[in-house]
Amino acid sequence: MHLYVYDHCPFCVKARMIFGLHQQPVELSFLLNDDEETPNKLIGKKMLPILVKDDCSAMGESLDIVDYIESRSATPRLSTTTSPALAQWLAEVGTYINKLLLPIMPTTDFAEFSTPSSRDYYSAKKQAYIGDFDSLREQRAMLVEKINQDLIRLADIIKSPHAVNGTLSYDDIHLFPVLRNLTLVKAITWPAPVAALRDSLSAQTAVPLLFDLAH
Ligand SMILES: N[C@@H](CCC(=O)N[C@@H](CS)C(=O)NCC(=O)O)C(=O)O
Repeated sequence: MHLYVYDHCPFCVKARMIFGLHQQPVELSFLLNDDEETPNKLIGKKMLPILVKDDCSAMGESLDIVDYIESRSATPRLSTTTSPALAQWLAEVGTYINKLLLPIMPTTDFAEFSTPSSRDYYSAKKQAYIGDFDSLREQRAMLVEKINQDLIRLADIIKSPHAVNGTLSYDDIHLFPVLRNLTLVKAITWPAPVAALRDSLSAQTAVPLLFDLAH
């Protein structure tokens, strides 16, 4: 099977996680961010992740990919237990986290941004709805302070170093991509329980963290 992703994309990380959890090999391709042709040909829209299955059919939508791989396995890994406290935490953090993270992406050494046109494409598209990146970069210290406070609250929600609810669940699929992208931000202070869960989920899913690219 073949999975098309962007490395910065949290939805793509969800799809990558399920292959790692099942130790199922998958060919990973990082598309340039301005490559519209490949996704359009595969699923009729410019959106990743896309899984091309062994029968050559293509599937979009990260959670459909997670369900597909999970349901084919004789040993499912994900409980459907959900934590209302985590859902609320993700919703609250979701109101501002992109203001911190999106301006960082095109200046990071990701494969999808390896050409000037791919960086320009991303910056134009995202600034059109989130606002001017330079203005958002001026808010960086305030946003880092906010997420640092929220990470302290997250520590109280985490039940085990290996799974947010104690055993692996879809909640881990939703949480890990956020934690992984935050490893791009050097100024984050990681509470020990959050750092332990971040590292364990990276190891269990074989999706590397981004400390090497942090700035
Ligand atoms: N609901 C979709 C959302 C996927 C999504 O928003 N992907 C973004 C990248 S993070 C994308 O491809 N956007 C189009 C673009 O970047 O031009 C899923 O869960 O797979």
